[in-house]
Amino acid sequence: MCSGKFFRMPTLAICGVVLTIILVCITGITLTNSINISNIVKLREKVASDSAAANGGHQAAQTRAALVEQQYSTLQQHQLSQSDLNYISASTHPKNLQRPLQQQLPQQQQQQQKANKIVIEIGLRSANDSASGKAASGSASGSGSGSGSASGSGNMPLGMPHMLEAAEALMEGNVDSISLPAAVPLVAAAPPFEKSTNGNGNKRSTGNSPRSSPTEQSNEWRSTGGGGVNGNDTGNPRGGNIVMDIRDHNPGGIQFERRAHVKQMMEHAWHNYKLYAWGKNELRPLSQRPHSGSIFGSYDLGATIVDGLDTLYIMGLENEYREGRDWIERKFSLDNISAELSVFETNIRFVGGMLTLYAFTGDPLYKEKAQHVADKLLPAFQTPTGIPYALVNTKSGMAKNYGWASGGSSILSEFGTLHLEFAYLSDITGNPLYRERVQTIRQVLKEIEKPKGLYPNFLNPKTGKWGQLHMSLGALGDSYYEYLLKAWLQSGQTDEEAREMYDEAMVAIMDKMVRTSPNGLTYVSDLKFDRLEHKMDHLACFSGGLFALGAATRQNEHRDKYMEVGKGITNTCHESYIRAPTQLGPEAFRFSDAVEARALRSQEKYYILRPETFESYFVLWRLTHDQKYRDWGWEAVLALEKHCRTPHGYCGLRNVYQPEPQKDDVQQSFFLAETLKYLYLLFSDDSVLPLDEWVFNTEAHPLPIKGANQYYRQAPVTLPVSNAS
Ligand code: DMJ
Repeated sequence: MCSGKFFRMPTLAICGVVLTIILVCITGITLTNSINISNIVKLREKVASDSAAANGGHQAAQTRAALVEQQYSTLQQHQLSQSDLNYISASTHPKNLQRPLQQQLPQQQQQQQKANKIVIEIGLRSANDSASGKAASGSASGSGSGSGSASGSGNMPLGMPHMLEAAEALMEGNVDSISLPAAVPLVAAAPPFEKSTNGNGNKRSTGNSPRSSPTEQSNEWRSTGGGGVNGNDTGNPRGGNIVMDIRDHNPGGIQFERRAHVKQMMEHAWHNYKLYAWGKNELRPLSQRPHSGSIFGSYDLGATIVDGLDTLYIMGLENEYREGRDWIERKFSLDNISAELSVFETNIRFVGGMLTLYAFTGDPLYKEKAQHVADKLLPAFQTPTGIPYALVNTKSGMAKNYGWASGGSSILSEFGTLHLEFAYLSDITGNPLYRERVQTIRQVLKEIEKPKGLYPNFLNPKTGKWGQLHMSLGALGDSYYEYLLKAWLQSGQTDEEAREMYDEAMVAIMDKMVRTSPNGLTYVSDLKFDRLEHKMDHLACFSGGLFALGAATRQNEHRDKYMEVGKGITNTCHESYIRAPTQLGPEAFRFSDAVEARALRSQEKYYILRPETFESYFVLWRLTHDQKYRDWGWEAVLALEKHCRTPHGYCGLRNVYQPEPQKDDVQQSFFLAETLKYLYLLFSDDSVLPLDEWVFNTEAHPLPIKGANQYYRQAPVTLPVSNAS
């Protein structure tokens, strides 16, 4: 570029500009890195001083400080030695969520070099355009089955990520070339979802790679390099690595165009929330004002911020992430308000969200906030059995159950969905109190007699007796079963008690509740006393992924059958979507001689942006690499865009069976936390949040797996100091 006859004064000036750009980039990277490192240093100092205060002895403090030093040195060394940043550019994933791919193929190396050159050229164009007041833009085009484009508005800070995305697409072989027009108008990229001829956008067929037959492959898939993100074996207490069987060892590849589209949906959802409902709980896109559902106690708790922030982080939306982080630091507090909070919802969204952010970043702010919220929930556990009430007042500590819940009962899916968060909170704070609380719940459920081996949805916290004998993998039951399996996964597969309880429950559910329709659709019925109600909630669609995840992580006589059931349930949920004209699934669907996978009652026909079906697509995709799951996810993206998108955010639908359905005017916080996250991950490769290092809480907040993930950030144990105990 700077040689030959063009090596004259103007060219020298251009080279100067390029050098300046490179210097600016390096400075930015160094700054980001130092922010990262300073967080870790601050965290280290904080943990050390907390320990010192708790022990009151200089020597003890020194010992603890040394321990803490040791604990964090691996992480710090890693960050210093590799200059490995959380964000290397806004177009990539934060590095600490991503396991490095094992090796690059020669073809990929060539493409990498080509992309590097293009990035430099982009910088040059960008600088020229800035100097001449033009917008910089890049576009990528492919031949054959895939095409991609990326255009950015503004000069380097805005245009660069998009151009880097285009370069990244080239690197991955999704596109053949990137063209760099001299000037492009300042417009946002049009949604590219109708561009590809096959809707794939991926020239290289990443989802259909040849696979070895099940008999040819190992039954165990061991995490790379001993389980650590960077190959640092952090020491699985079980003495081995996390076992996760997948059908092949292909990292899955990225579907750039689809993934970029989901990211753009997230930007749309977030920016409109920011515009019309910032700091409130949710957005009403049609009326362009805030929505405060009673599950948040009618206070302004920024539910969408806390719930959606890890998704922004995963997607590399750094500016938006920082806005959210600032809001949490300056505004988020449950002190001095008298909100009546749902223990379950507050735990899965707020505690879960903060814990994930802490695992991702090591920023002590999130640990403090997670503990702050959990402490406000603790009074709900003051019952004769230790089974918590459903609602708690943040000021008075008064707790109670819902009036409608079977004679004052607590609800299985609520008190049974606290374990992951409370156990992890104990480990990062060094305060065993939280784990003790959920362990008490576990013991009650372990020891109580289970009718037909099943868990009814209602349990009285005063008497310890079951309420109505209704069982469900949908509403009121669902995530209890999820947390049994995931508590075992989270513990590095050491919490055998949880796995046994899960396995026993699944045997009973298979026997008493899983059924096949006359036309071969697998579904999970509700059971009311002895009567099967052949209905499945949308909420129960998560169980396709659950059955598959359970099967992939343990070899036993049920394994193949459970994997088939997982696939079957996921297929049924997909059927419930494609049998509706909107291509979006109803809240509940039924099976009878007359109908299959279809809602019958008017109050079952709505869709509120729920994630469970996509969650199962994501898990099944990771475990099978069957391209159909990605295609089903993409169908859903198109349907969401067609029916749920509005100029000011996304709404649910009142009736999925109407071709032009009415919208419900609520952008649920779980749409950002779960729906868009699972869709984004569906189109990412397996190295992003690998399933043997991260386990998703029921609100899709990923938590690290102990012993397998170096971002577990365990703190030394201290005496219980919770002021809310
Ligand atoms: C989410 O808040 C969680 O997934 C919960 O477990 C059930 N329902 C919603 C989303 O549908």
